[in-house]
Amino acid sequence: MTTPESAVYPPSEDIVKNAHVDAAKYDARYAQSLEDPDKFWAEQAERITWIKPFSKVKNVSYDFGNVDIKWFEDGTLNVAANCIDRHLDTRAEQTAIIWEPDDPNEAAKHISYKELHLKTCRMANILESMGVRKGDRVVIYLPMIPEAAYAMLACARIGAIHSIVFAGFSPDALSARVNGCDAKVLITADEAPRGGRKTPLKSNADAALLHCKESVKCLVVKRTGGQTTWVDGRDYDYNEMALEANDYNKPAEMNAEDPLFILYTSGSTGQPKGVVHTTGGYLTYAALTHEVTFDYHDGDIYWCTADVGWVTGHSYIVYGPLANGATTLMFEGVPTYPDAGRFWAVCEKHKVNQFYTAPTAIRALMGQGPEFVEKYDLSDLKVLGTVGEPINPEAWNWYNDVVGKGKCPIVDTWWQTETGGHLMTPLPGAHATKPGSAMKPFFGIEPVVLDPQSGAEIEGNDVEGVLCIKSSWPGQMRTVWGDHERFEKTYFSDYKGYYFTGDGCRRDADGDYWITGRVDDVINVSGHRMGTAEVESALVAHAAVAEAAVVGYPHEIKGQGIYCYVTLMNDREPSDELVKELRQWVRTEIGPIASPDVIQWAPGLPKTRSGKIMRRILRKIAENDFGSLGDTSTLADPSVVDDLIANRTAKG
Ligand code: 6R9
Repeated sequence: MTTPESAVYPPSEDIVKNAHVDAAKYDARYAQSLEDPDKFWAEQAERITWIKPFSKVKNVSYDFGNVDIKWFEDGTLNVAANCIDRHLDTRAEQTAIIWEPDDPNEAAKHISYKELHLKTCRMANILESMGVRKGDRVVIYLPMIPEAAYAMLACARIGAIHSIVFAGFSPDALSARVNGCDAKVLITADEAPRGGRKTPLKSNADAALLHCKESVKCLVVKRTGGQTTWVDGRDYDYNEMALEANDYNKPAEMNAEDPLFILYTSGSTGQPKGVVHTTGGYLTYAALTHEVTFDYHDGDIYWCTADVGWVTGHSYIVYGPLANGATTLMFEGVPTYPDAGRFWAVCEKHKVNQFYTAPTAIRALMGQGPEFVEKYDLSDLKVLGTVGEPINPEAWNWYNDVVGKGKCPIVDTWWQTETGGHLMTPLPGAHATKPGSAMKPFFGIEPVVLDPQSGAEIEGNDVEGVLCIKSSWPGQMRTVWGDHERFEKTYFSDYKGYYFTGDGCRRDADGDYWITGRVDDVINVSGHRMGTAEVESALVAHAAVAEAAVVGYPHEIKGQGIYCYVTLMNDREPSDELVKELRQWVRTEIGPIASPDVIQWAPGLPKTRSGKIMRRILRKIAENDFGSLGDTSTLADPSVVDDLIANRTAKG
């Protein structure tokens, strides 16, 4: 196998000189982190303020049947106190959160650490007055407004476990998550403004709560003042209560291994699973990676464009930056509203130094032309980041040349909801970058490339296989909420003794890593993970659908699009109306992010004689790649393939 020719971009001397970590420091610390992980992580954990110090650094078993991951297990701390209170002596007046609203004509807000403390304490007291106690679950379904951060930190303060549901999810998806963790309270807002439109969050919440226990209470934040239905006794008015709430709330003493949050994410089978992260290890890892990966220095203005509904928003808008006493920007809107220059307008307006976004946004903006970037003064930018999916070299080069003017290192950060923080990324002052490569493991991370069949480690360079991680790191997920067996089965059963990432990967001739995409039935649509099984089960829940198979296919902007093969019930006829109806159906069942791009009618699906759908073939057809269908001899009825090819929908 040969490595494709690739340009290499070393960091400028200026960047290297000022960086927290240069090449020599990276090499030394990386080596130390593997040689003596206990010593390395004990030192790193000093960045956290512990109530009671830990005596044991790590206690980990990856043995299938007995997977158990603990870090700093006898230490105690409070995450909110680490993100707020401990900064008050030196940073009370410093801006913690810059909030930029959807509408550029509405004023931005600058929330100081002092104000963050006040608002978080009040929210914590409100939650307590609603009966929330340590260990209880709170679901957060909010727009990108400061109250989302207050809510997260308020939960952390009282020891409640939050589960954020992205505001783009449907009522059905929301009720499943409220019920999945048996939440006591759902926090929402009247409406979520985005791109000049408004999502009726409270009515979605009302619809969801019809399918939840009657005891679930709803705390409603006023964002637009839009009209909402009010259920007395169930609904609580946040803005009213905040006027009365006490200004101080004592942070609860939490164990390092107490859960901090649950975050649902898609896998290759079944419904989304609740990934559980705990306090001490997660915060240590989020804070360290935030500082080192973005080379964050005191006084910098840092902006991650993700939504707090995804893990990137958890670790790199809220927990990591605030634990570091940073100024973090929170943006309510979308990249293309009011026009394709919005990101750059916001960078200029707030003098952003580190900017972190997703390849899908870069591709969408790239298509609009460089004029939208060139209008703005981006001279404060120092580091650019990407996350969520592999970045194609064309998008990388545009980001580098047009946005970064060739002066800002690009950190292509590979990680997952499960990993809590970055596992592989170049560091700005330490590594040359290559367009599309996640380059190097972070401190303490031991990536291995395995042969997918034998599971044996493939040594050396210029090799490809499945990506696993040897040994643990503090930010690793601990379990699947309510289903530890599923946790073990998903991540520790295929390749014994390793954490299996679900991604494929290549280690090039220089030993640098390239993520090649998922090797399971997870697709990545605009950087959002989607299980094909979830879309299939939504489709077959429709009365007209007998059977459905869903695969990903290459999509110019989204990275991957959703391609659905649908077999109708005998008494139903295909029609354009039915395509529209099914598309709307999936949006209602899951949310707009799961909206099918292509629906192809399939009188039959290619199956083995044992009835297993051969997705490999469906993927090839969706990709318009008919020449390499491979062996179809094991099919029960090979003629279905000819039909699918003949009728492949001319889209995508
Ligand atoms: C943080 C996040 C995780 C999956 C992951 C991989 C893909 C994320 C990537 C990347 C290539 C990168 N992914 N970052 N692929 N290069 N820099 O995105 O978490 O939503 O759980 O998705 O996303 O396939 O396995 P999550």
